[in-house]
Amino acid sequence: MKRALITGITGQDGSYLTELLLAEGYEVHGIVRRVALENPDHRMWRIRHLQGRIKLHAASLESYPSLFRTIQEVQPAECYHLAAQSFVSYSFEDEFSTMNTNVNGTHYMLSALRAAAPQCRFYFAGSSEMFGKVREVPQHELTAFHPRSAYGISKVAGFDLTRNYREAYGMFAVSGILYNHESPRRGFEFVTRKITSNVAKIKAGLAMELRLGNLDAKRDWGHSRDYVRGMWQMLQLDEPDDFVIATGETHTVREFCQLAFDAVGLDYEDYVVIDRQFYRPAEVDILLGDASKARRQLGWQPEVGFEELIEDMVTADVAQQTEGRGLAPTVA
Ligand code: NDP
Ligand code: GDR
Repeated sequence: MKRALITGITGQDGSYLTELLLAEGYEVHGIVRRVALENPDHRMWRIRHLQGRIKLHAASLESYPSLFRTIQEVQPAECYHLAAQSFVSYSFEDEFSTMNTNVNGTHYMLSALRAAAPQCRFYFAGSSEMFGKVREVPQHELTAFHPRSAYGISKVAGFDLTRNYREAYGMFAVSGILYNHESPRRGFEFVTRKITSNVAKIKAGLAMELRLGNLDAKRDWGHSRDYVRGMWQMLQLDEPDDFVIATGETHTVREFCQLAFDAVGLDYEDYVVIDRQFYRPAEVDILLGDASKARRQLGWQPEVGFEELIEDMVTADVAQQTEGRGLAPTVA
């Protein structure tokens, strides 16, 4: 039985990846913060249904010894490093903690693996935010990076660290350059879930408006379940390599709103209010990925399209609302 270790197992991608690896017959281990173990109802909602089938280890991205101990104990064959401060907006408010967590956390993981489990295959969660102020459209594996936030910069550093461990120490260490991917498990602060959760509240008569920032920003949005499959496929290759994972379709935030409100028979223009506080100091305007290398070499392609993704998210949020389970408060 293959053994996998996931950091960020409590996050959106961590939960879907765990399901995939369990279905593939893996023994799955996850690194979680001690606060998550102490407050499982609040922090482990995405993996609650998997408890009993996975092994969790308390460790912190800020602590090299805790990561080293866990890796030494687990001796994973594959390691998926997904944990990060992943909210781009927040990285403008606290650049330092974003850099510390994302850059040092990745460096600690690579160094600890090199010391305690050098044969382990390593996946780094790179991002389309690395392209930032894009040099070309669409972007591919050779497009130059120009990050526009501390988050984007931290991901470029993680990408470079990963490549350097591959080249300098011969480790099987790869990066996925993943474009936005969403699901009913998306955090409420990201624009897609903010929209679908508020659509459900408005439909239920519990909210009157939805305040958003830049409606003209364009993103290449896919479904998380499709994207974690790409991560896994990258670690099954004979030779390590980096891949863009994207749908190849880009849509505005406005289009997302329109379809999400349409899904419950409402007109977004009656509810959406533009609020400057949700604009970013530097924006990434048009992200569109070219995943032809992944299609060719991994056989990867997305199964869920834009409209189906929105329908899936709205349906789940409306169901949650009508079943009386409520939704988390809306955050920026
Ligand atoms: P989430 O925000 O849903 O999950 C982030 C995870 O990281 C959570 O499990 C969180 O734990 C953990 N984490 C955050 N800070 C720390 C820390 N200091 N120590 C330990 N764990 C920590 O992200 P996603 O699942 O959406 O994304 C997974 C990865 O992929 C991230 O690295 C993200 O940057 C990257 N990415 C995501 C994309 C997307 O569209 N979703 C696109 C491209 C890249 P806790 O639950 O305790 O907070
Ligand atoms: P992003 O996702 O920054 O692309 O990062 P987010 O959903 O936060 O923003 C997408 C776009 O929507 C615009 N926007 C708003 N965003 C938020 N959060 N709230 C609003 O009210 C709002 N109004 C408009 C933003 O300006 C932006 O252009 C995600 C994360 O998952 C990262 O971790 C990942 O690396 C990238 O996707 C790829």
